[in-house]
Amino acid sequence: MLSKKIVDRVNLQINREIYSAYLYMAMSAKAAEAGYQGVASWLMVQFHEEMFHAMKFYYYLLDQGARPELAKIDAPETKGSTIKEWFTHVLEHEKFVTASIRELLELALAEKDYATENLLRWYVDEQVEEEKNATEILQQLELVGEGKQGAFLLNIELGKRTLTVQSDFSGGILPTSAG
Ligand code: OFO
Repeated sequence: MLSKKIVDRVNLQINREIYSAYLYMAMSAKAAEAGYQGVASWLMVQFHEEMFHAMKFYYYLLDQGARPELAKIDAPETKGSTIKEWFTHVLEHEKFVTASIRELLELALAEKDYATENLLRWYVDEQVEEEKNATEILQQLELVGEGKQGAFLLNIELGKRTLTVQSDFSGGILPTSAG
């Protein structure tokens, strides 16, 4: 049984994860409009990653006999018009999410809520991965150069990213689903 404080805070996190999905979808549209189809594709894969994060929390609440309360999702605020600016924004946003997950973990620890703590450890690892991905893309951009040729090459590279998370939630979260 979860405390009301934990349920409310997990619901806030669901909202933040769906906002993240929404943000990356908006960024994907911007990249596609600018002709960066590879970047747009990478960002749509990220959209699915974020929905997976949200749904993992959603089903956790249901598994614990609590109700997911879905609140309004803010309109996403996209920034920039270059690959460097977009991924700088991705990294900045992921740092915000990392801080949010840490805050939730600290609440679970304070409440001695070990089940929620266990769940959150998965998200802690996931955030290391998410920040690493954005950092590495910015490093790659430094290597190939920020000019048109560099952007062209990186756009092709980013377009190779494939979806590895579950995206059909009709049967709940599958036990075998990766993060
Ligand atoms: Fe990007 O990790 Fe969830 O929000």
